[in-house]
Amino acid sequence: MFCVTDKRLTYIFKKYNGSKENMNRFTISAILKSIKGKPISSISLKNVRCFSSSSDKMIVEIDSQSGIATMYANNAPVNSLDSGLLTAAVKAVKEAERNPDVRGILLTSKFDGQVFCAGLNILDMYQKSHQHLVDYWTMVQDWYLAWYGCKKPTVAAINGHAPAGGCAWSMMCDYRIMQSGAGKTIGLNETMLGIVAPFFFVELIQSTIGHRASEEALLKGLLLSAEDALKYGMIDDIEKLENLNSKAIKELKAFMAINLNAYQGSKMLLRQDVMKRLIAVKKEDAEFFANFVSQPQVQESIGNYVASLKARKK
Ligand code: CO8
Repeated sequence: MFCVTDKRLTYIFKKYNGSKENMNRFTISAILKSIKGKPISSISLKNVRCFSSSSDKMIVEIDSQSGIATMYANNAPVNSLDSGLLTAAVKAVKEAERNPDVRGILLTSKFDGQVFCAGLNILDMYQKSHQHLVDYWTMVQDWYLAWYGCKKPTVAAINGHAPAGGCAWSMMCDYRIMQSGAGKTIGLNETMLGIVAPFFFVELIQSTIGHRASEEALLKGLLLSAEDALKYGMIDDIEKLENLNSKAIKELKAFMAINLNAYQGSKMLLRQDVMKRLIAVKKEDAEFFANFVSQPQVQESIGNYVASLKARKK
């Protein structure tokens, strides 16, 4: 609950048709910071970076001047894609599509220099009921469809590790740039967990790095350094952490400069086949996932993997 008593905020809510309910603490603190000490008459939202958020798990910062919405995945400790982050990620991208002030999306992580996204939440696949697995997978499908089919340009600034679903998320974007020289890794490592990546992840990697390279990367479950990922074509560029966002924004602006109808039409031609394929088999695909993951030997592999993650800490 926020107790907003600042008169200048009330003025902004009125003037910009905002409502306190639609603004979270990031929005409010950002606006307060930017107008600190200023009289009402001098307040202009032109230079205010407005924050809005589907939930605190996906922080969205909109720069109304540039038209760029920077989206920070914020699900501590490692941005594992649990139901909360998946839902927030879908909501954020759909809101950005509807928002005429947004012309491009920068996807990055709040855990700068540590983890971009640790992939799907392994615990949602371990010792869960059939219905839980079906529901979880439906959220994964919706997340993929929303991001891969996003009607506005998307660039991923990969500022930390990006295994499995984290790598897939970046490949759903139009362009990827990753933190260099820091030993962070990226790749579809599903086979290392004893599981099989879904067909729409496989298609993502194939369309990003080609069939032959995908065979090696996927079958071996390779986690590549940024430098090696660049050689594979898994990412488009690398950059030091301090310059990562500015370089990503430069690339994003190049996509934003394209006529939106031309952009959307071309993107759909490139991507719609696999999305339509998924939409046609959504239920069967969720059932397949639930049945596959429930197999005792798969549960055992996932259990061992979870234990190995915990053991690394000791
Ligand atoms: N899901 C759930 N919890 C996780 C995950 C995850 N993906 N990754 C890490 N955690 C947990 C750890 O267990 C640990 O928990 P705790 O604090 O309780 O011990 C906590 O997060 C912090 O993890 P670390 O200490 O390992 O954090 P580090 O900063 O040292 O390392 C890494 C970060 C590199 C991201 C590391 O955590 C890691 O390698 N994680 C595993 C990543 C991974 O392999 N993800 C694969 C997920 S599967 C997927 O995305 C696609 C599945 C497709 C299924 C298809 C089936 C048909």
